[in-house]
Amino acid sequence: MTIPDLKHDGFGPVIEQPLSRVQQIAGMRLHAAWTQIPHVTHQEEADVTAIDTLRKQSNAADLLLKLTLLAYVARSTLLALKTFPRFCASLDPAGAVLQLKQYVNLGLAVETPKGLVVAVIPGADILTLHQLGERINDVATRGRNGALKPSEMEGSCITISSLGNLGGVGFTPIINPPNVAILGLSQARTRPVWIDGTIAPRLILPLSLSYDHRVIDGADAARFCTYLREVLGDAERCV
Ligand code: CAO
Repeated sequence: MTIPDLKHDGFGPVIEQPLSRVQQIAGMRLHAAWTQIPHVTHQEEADVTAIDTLRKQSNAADLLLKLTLLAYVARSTLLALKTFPRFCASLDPAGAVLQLKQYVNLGLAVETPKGLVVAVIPGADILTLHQLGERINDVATRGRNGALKPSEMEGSCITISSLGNLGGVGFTPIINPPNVAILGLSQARTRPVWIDGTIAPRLILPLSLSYDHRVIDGADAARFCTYLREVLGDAERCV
């Protein structure tokens, strides 16, 4: 059943604002994904205190490249895909065959003046942390300037949707077909954490992994997120 066209005129003035073409296309795809894929969102938290210290040191030493927290999370996610290849797959339209990708193109939700798009970083798994950081900065900047080409928005295997420092403690990102998973990042905040009998200030990053339950079971999602949390908690592992 479609939502009826309920009357809402006659109650007060209304300004009509057409959606951009990008917003309309994204809206249709999001609606199809939300209604046709059985979504589950797994919530996790990672202690990124050590990574953030390392990141600040790296940024102070290299004035040409500013690494954001996102670069480290992207790198950790790409490492996780090596252990959990099912997250780098598509399901055929009949829902009978899993298509395991033998390449890793990372999708990144990017805010542009015309709406949200998914920029794709091809071969992301073979990039170093710094190369990945450069590519993320590049697509973010060109996205903000509306300069991404259509061919740069195709072929993702898994997507990251980062609300970065905008806020939030978790959300339910919608899977970007033909992906079977999307990782959402909310704002990392410093919180008091009980460690070895004392309370310490730690930077805690909320992770929200939505997955297609036809392909991924809750236990797989829990293992994937635990792996991600462990890599993000160990600064040496994700560089
Ligand atoms: N928590 C706290 N701070 C974070 C963070 C997080 N999860 N992620 C990034 N940050 C920090 C960065 O480290 C940076 O801090 P410094 O200035 O100290 O280095 C600051 O936030 C700004 O980062 P940024 O937003 O400029 O860059 P990014 O690499 O984090 O993000 C991109 C790139 C493409 C994700 C961003 O430009 C963008 O478009 N964001 C919006 C995406 C969106 O709307 N998603 C929602 C989709 S669902 O509708």
